[in-house]
Amino acid sequence: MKPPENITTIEQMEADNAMLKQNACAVCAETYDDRVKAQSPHCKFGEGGICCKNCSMGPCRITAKAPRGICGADAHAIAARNYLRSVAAGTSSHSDHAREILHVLRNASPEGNYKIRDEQKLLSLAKEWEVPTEGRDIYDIARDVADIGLMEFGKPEGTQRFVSRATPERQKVWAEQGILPRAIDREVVTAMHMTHMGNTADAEFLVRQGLRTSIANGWGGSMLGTEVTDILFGTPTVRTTEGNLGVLEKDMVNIVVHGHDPVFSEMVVTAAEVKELTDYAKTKGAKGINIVGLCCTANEVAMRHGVRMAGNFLQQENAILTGVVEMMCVDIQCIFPALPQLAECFHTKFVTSSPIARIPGATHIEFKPETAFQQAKDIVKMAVDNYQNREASKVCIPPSKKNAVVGYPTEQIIKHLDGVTNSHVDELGSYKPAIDAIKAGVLRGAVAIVGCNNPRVRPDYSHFEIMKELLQNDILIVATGCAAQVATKAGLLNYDAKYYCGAGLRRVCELVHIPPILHMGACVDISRMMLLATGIAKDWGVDTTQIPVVGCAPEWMSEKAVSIANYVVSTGLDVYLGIEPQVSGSAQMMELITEGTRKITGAGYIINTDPHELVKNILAGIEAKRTALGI
Ligand code: SF4
Ligand code: MSK
Repeated sequence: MKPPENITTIEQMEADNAMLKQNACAVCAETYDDRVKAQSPHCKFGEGGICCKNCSMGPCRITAKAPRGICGADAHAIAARNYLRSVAAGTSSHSDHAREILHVLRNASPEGNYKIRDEQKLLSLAKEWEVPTEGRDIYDIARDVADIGLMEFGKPEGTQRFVSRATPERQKVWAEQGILPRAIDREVVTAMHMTHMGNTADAEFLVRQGLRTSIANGWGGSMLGTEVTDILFGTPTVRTTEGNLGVLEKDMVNIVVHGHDPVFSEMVVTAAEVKELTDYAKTKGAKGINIVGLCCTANEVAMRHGVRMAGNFLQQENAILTGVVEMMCVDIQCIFPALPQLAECFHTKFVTSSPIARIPGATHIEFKPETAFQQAKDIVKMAVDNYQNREASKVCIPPSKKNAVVGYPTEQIIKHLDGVTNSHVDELGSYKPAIDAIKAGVLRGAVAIVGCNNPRVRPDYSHFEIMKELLQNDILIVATGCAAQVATKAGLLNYDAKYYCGAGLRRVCELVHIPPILHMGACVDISRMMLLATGIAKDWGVDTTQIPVVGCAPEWMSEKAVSIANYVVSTGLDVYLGIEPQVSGSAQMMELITEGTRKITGAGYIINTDPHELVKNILAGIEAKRTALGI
């Protein structure tokens, strides 16, 4: 059987990269692979997590001859402190993103730039938080909800409100283990305090605080970010789009939105549809304005508008190397500081918009909610004006693009999976049909594939191989972030991908009309995955740690990913990693993250840098869960 046309190969994806590398060489531009070579071999102390610079007596590096830093901290303390600091940074990133969006919700108004698009979700959150709704204006309710949400960051007592959404068993584990998160900022500050020179040197307690801080992210900041984004911009629904660099157009003004915060990208997308601006583009000789997304912003705007996706993390330079990008405008997180310099080799304008992400060489336009629409129109006009500066000799657009089906938040998944049989349908929908399919062995389980791509390994290869092999083994996949983008580029985010599926999974996909990889959104939306696993566990009548569902980050790279991995483990789900965390210089830390956390949360990491071996590990883990459940 020949693969359907929509499915590509890793070799084709790599051929596109090679073509663009030639374009880079032609303009003497440096790209990440040049810098990988310049940075290789990597520092062994950094790789092992055993370099400390937490005070100016150091930096101290641990060796056989010098097993302790000047203060006496050993490899375990140093690696654990560095690890906890990564969790704190990752938690801060997702949570600060959420806080910004909460401020936008607080100031939303019918006359303003930001309105409420999902009233139902707002009302349901208001009910959950006991905000009066009867006879009240929806914007007054929004303000009260936003105020409560903002208090989650700094309330003087109590724990995170969303913790009550977890299974009762999970809540008990968190309470008994002392890892129920208090205010989000409190957990981050405690993590930073614990890791200050002269405080905690016992690795186990640093790991415990890592779990607690991460729950403040997954069941706090990230969950708030996702909820409020849905309220403001609409809960995503299933729609079709396209992905990969072939979505850039030769004869249109191309604008790439890159980053994470939809407060910015939503407005740019809206501005690009204004007739006055599309007409203006035509006066400049272009056929129109083509907005495309990159990284997690791509996921956000694809799920809500069907905006096409140019690619994932390691494609950010490639987009500029096509020579047809009039503007790349960015907000926060995962943006290469190399981009302004690269943009200078072409006509591309590089615009930053957030005070959180200032980059030398960029044009900075500080985006403000009060003036957002006018600013977005100005930005789009600037891109249109730049169209005439495009140099035909530098244009090189790889033809590759694939159809993709996106937009499966938890609500959509439950709706679709409930279609397996109608016998258990209740008002809210139920996971029982999906559970029945798992119990019967038609589906063996589910894997959440998340995270970045990373030049430490062959980029995208691990994702691609793991996804294909899991599908063959009747494992349903949910994906977010740059992992979802790999599936898009490969053509796997599509009904055609059933070509790779085992008989059981193929039958389910055909029956309920879903692709075998369900696109759940951006990396902040891994909170949706926690609610999905929780919904399955509750309908099953067990805890999350018992269900045959796991997480997998084959090529993770960011500190956000470290925080995410911790909150997934805290939720009781094993996490399979294809990149080793930077703690290998401490045997105790390696034991703590793979086995030690199991005694606390019932889950841990399984690390294997060989994707085929990692798949074997995942399948064994899922089968062990099934056996324990007696299925
Ligand atoms: Fe060295 Fe201790 Fe200072 Fe770290 S905190 S740099 S190990 S003296
Ligand atoms: S953008 S954190 S590279 S998934 Fe969310 Fe992609 Fe990883 Fe950034």
